[in-house]
Amino acid sequence: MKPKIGIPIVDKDGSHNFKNYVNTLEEFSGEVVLLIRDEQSNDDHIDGIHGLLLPGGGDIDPKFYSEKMDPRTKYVNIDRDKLEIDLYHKAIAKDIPVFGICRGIQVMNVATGGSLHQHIDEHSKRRDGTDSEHPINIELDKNNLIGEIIEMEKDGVNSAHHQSLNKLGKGFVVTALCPIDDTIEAIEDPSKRFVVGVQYHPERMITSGEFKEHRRKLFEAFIEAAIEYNNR
Ligand SMILES: [Mn+2]
Repeated sequence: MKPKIGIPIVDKDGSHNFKNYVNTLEEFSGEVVLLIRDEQSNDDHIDGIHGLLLPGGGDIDPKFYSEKMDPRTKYVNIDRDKLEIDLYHKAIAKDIPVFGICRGIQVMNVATGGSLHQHIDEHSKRRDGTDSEHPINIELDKNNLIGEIIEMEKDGVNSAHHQSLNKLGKGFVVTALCPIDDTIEAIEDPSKRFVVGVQYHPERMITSGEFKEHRRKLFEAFIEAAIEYNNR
C-alpha cells in the first residue's frame, strides 16, 4: 500500500501551485492527500496520513515569532501560517514523519519558538527567474538523518529563498550550512523518527546528475519513513 502524504492547502484552487511536490511524491510512490481545512467540521484529516510535507511558498507573518514586519517580507497568508503550524504540532504529537521544504523548514522553526531573518540578499533566484546554486556542508558526524541519507559532506543545492533561519526552534539541530555565509540549509529533530527541513528545493533538483541523486535520496528516505509509520 502506498503511504499517504498530506500537503496542507488553504484553498481548493491552491492545489495547482503544488504540482511539483505532488508529481515528485507520486514519482517516489507516495499517495498525495491535500489537507484542506474543512471550516464546517474543522477536520484537517491528519489522522489518515503517514507523512506531512510542508511545501514552499510566501513568507510567514513575523508576529508568529514576535517581530515587526520588515517591508521586504511578502506574500503573507495568516490562514496558511496557522494551518501549517497547527498541522506541524499535530504531526509531531503522533510522530508522523515531517519533511519541510523552503517555507516548510521556516514553518517548523517558527512553530517551535525559533525566528527568521526576514531578508537576506544572497540566496534568491537569479534575475532570469531560475534557481541560483550554492555549496552546502552536511554534518556527517552526529548520527543525523541527512548525513545518513546523502552520505556526502559537501554537495551543491539550488537556492530560491530570501529569508532564512535565525534563532533555532526548540529540539532542532542544524545539519547543513551554506559554507559561504553560514546560512542554515537543513535541520532535524533527533528525538523523532523523521523530522527534516531543508531550505532548498529538492523537488526541483532534476537538472544535473548530482542534484538528481540528492533529490532521489531525500524523497526515498521520506517515503520510507512514511511506510514505516504506516506499518508501526
Ligand atoms: Mn540557500
